[in-house]
Amino acid sequence: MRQKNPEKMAETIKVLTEEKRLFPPPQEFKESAHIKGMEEYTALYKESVEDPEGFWDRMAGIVDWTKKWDKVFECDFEKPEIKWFLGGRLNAAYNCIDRHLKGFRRNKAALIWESDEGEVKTYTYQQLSREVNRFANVLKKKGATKGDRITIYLSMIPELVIAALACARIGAIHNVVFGGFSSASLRERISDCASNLVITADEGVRGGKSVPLKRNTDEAIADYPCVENVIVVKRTGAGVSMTEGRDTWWHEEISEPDIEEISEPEEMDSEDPLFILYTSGSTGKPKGVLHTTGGYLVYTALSFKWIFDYKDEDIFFCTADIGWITGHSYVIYGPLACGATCLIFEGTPTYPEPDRFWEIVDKHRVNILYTAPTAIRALMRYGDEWVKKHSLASLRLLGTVGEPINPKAWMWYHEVVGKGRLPIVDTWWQTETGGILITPLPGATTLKPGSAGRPFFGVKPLVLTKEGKEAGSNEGGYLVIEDSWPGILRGTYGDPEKKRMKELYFSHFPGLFFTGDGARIDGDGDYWLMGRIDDVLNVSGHRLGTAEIESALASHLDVSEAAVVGYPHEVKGEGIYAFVVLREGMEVPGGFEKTLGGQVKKVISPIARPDKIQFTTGLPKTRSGKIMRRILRKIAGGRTEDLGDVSTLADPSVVDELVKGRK
Ligand code: 7RM
Repeated sequence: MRQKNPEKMAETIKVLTEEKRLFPPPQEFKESAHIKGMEEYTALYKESVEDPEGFWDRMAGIVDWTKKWDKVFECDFEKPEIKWFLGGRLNAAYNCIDRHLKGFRRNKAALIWESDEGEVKTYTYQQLSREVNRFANVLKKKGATKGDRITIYLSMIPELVIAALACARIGAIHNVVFGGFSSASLRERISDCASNLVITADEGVRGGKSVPLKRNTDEAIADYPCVENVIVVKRTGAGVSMTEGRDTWWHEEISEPDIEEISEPEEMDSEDPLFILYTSGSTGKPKGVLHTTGGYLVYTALSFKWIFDYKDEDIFFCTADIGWITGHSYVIYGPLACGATCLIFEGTPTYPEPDRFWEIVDKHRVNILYTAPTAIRALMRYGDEWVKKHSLASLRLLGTVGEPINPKAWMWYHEVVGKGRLPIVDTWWQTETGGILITPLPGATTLKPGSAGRPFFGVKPLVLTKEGKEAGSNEGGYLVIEDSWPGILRGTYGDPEKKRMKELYFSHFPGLFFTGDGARIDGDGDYWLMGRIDDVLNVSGHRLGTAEIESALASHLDVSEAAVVGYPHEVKGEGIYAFVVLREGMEVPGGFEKTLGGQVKKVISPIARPDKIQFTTGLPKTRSGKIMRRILRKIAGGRTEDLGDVSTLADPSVVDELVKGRK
């Protein structure tokens, strides 16, 4: 595996250490916070790791169970075997909706949706309950039952939340595919989990442009007859072709006479699967990360409540698309399990103007804003005026997720958006972790721009050197997690023996969960995340495997080989740089960069399109044929003066060609 890259870590340390100011929690925030200060955090953290059984036994009451668990956990990372709240029974959708109908939350907004064009639609818990129940009945009528995989390919519309919760209600496993993915990516994700029902829309809308979701779906399943039903939301009214006997309209399905009948939520075992979400790794195809019901729900609910210091009167705005884990955990499950009001936004931060987020914050009086560093950097470039046009007085907490935030962007977020008075929670986590693992707590942590603070309760991270020893203070190394926490993945789809799971996450340092990230812990015990140390790119907060992009490029007949690396990009965090070798003796045809860009867009998604493509006659390889990505990364990043030792290359002369041809 092309895995370990200490040089990349050393480079990142330099960037992260420039801002020295400290930001203690504001007094009034502290006083009213769920976790009021460092003493409380430290004491509770100590308890959580010294007596995890007692701690989680107490915390699991944050959700409602129809049968209490017999045992808190049974976990062994060596095997790996991970089980939480064994014997407990519950339903996630019941917890996100029904249980709130008993009290005052009944008439509270659960979802506030703002469309790309600025139209607003609100669903109270009562209204959401009706929609989810109706759609659960539709799914049942289609023959869907517990354990079935149901694919949801939608953009950010309320039906996405409704469909996911309807799946959870009947015990089906949802497989949400980001609406920006191509038909080929969709097909791969449908067939990998053998899904026979797909929910999509005629079109998606983002930033004034439409996305042909139904057409992509048709293409994806054209040669995959296992899909028996496609349910189509009418979003734009664009003409789409409907296949008789397979495709039906959402609005017609939910208007059938018997659809209003109350269907009881399926009682699930704590370890029954809740959803699959495909994510990229350093090798091969994306894998379907599997999360189960009890532990995931407890973890997302508790982390949501304490990290965002959520109070019933707050409006929470997470800008992430539900197609990614952030949307699953902190748009749907965490917030709704807590009875929160969640704002969901269909569009982009810059449409129609680069003040769209700020306009939304003022219009809906948003209190908590959770977004990605790439969005902050992009908006920062348009200048402060766009922010200053709006009051933003309702905001009381800011958050970031998805990639390291550079201190400059942190300071801008803090000063310009937060007027210097709001805490920022820089939350570190992964698809595999289910919820946030390392984070400040807004009423407790003294913030350092660029640091993600300390571990959340029950989480025991370690930073290890190559040799597996604990790294010294500020030394930097591999971030691993020592014991289980309730939100951790339970496997990857199609791997019941957990062989792949073991290889991917538990083999680098046996008995420990390997995150794939580099980190260092400073003298105060604060964590500084340094980005991926494997061949996974983080482009605008989107996780992409270099291997996938390479394979998309190489799928073009004229390409014999391709190597993809990341390079520092001012807005995207990481840009995509592709080195491409064409068929022997072939001249580079005019416009070929565009052709290849289009190829990647078609095979994966527009977000995977390389920013730069350099054609070359060869790649730097060792004698055993391994591509030396270290050299390619340096060339792509413009650090050509210091390429290190190239003597082990089979043909060192390619390096000159690569340096000369640099884009
Ligand atoms: C939530 C999410 C996971 C990867 C992870 C990191 C990077 C995420 C932060 C971060 C530095 C952060 N899931 N990452 N959050 N790096 N600071 N606060 O993004 O599975 O899509 O990506 O994202 O490299 O391994 S993800």
